[in-house]
Amino acid sequence: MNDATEGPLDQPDLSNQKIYGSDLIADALREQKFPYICLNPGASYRGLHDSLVNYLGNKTPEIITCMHEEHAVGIAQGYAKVTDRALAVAVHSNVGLMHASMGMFNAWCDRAPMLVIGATGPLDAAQRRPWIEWIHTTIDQGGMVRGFTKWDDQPGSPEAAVESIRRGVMLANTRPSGPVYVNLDVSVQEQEITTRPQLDKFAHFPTPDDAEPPRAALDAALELLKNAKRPFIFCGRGSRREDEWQNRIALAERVNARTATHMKLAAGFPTNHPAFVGETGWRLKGAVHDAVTSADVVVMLDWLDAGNTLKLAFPPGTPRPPVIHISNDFHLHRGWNMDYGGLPAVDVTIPTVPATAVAALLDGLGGAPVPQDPVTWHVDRPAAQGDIGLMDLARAFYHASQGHALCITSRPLGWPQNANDITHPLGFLGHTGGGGLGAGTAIAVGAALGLRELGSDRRTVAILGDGDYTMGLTAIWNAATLKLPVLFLIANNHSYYNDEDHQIKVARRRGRAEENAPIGQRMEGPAPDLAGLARGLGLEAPEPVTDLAKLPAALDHALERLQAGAAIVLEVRVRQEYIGTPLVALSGAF
Ligand SMILES: Cc1ncc(C[n+]2csc(CCOP(=O)(O)OP(=O)(O)O)c2C)c(N)n1
Ligand SMILES: [Mg+2]
Repeated sequence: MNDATEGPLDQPDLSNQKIYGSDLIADALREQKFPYICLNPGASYRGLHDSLVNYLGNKTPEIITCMHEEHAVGIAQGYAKVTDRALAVAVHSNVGLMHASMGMFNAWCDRAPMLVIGATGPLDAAQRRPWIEWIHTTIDQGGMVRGFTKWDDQPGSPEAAVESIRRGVMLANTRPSGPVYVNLDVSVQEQEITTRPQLDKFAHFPTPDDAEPPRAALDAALELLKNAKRPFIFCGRGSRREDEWQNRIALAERVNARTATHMKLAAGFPTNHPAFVGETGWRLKGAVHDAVTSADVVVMLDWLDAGNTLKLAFPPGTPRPPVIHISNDFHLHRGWNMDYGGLPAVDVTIPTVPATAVAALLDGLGGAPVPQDPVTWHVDRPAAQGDIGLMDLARAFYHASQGHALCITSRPLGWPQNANDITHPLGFLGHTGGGGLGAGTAIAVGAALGLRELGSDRRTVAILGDGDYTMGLTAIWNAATLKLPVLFLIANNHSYYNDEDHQIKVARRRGRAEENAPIGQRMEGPAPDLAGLARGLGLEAPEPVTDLAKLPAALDHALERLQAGAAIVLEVRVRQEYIGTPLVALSGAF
């Protein structure tokens, strides 16, 4: 529905009944066509909750009841990672927002759009119920999340709330995307409406299209690329659209570039393309380092922390090739957190998203790309039996996943680079964004929900550490409530091993006892029963895998169940280590 004055769809005729502020607000959610609203309930928005259920009939949006506000936000983040679109979330006054805030920070760093609706007791003290509504009332609640939201508001009337939701969703979805927060005063929700206000048609508030590149910058970039012999493309952030993906491939083929992707960002280039040199984190090593430093032009497609990447590859004062920087991320750079990274030293800036810039570059270059045949990596199978290392799990998963169209929503910190075939924009969704532990479960649920909305058969796999899994545990319940196919593959080392590894390094540097590194890091005594916890939340969970010999069959079984539609947890006990040889040695030679 494109007209907020049309009233609700598919629900009983309430025309002779009273309506309330929250009914208008519910209409504003429906016109956005949000299929779902993820929430944990609270009295501060009991008015809106009633409108969602009894006025809209719990449809468009339908409520997803979550066990924690952080999960509600995480589901919206996963959904946005797949669909590039905001989903709605509702959180209780202040305490709910406090719980939601880490997830909102993750979404902010991940440039994931979402509309978070919050609530407050009446700002007008004369209307507050004693005690509870005084606790619910916080001056400037949005201030709590303002450093990591694109915008926030606290509208003073139902009509203003409609405008606020329209503005908020438009801002959230406009790239660079991010979360927005709209805080609803109880009095605004609960006031009776005597006359429905006239509103402008919804169609007049579209999300703006991504900007086209400015002519002069585009011409300068084309000039560099036409003369380049060894260009290198850092394939950073982009949409999940297949046409954008194909254009990136065409650009690399057209200019005979080499490419890399970022292990913390969603799929940016097919890993089986001959132009692909490898996945990288912030440290450039091996073939990727060699290909970058021998390039004669560098193109950065909205790369994560482009400034520090360039500085590491070409320290200030050393010779470097011209850099074409394509990003509009600077629109989001704020003072609260430094997630924007270093200031990149560049030669040409194209201040828009890669999608429009790459398409324009292809147009300007003319000529046809030279398609190249996919390459097949050789990954050894893991040794036959015994206890299991993370590298063994990565190898075994690589082999088990062949032939399955998967959407890998996360990988634990120690997961090796280049350990997965990623041949589709939905093949891998990157990292949590802000590094907030506990998000992996909810993001997977949201991703599976997004895939279902898109009508995709691609199946969701979240590869999680036991720390991430246990912190976000109850979010897996939503995979069961929503009947979503998700495989949570847990690399259980009974430890927050990332930090154990840090303690080992600190002890070595300080000449202190390395053997004390596990203190304060282990989940033992008793070790939580990860599979049992999953069963308790309504998921399938086979017995944990402890022997490498049994791992391939366990993975095959889990993937079969996933294909059949199951929500399943497979716990694999792994050694407390991050070491191992790379899975593949990719050739980066020109
Ligand atoms: C909310 C939050 N708390 C603490 C941390 C610090 N931290 C980063 S990784 C990590 C350990 C993760 O453990 P697990 O998921 O089991 O993976 P492992 O390191 O064992 O591979 C911790 C505690 C964090 N990133 N976020
Ligand atoms: Mg662990």
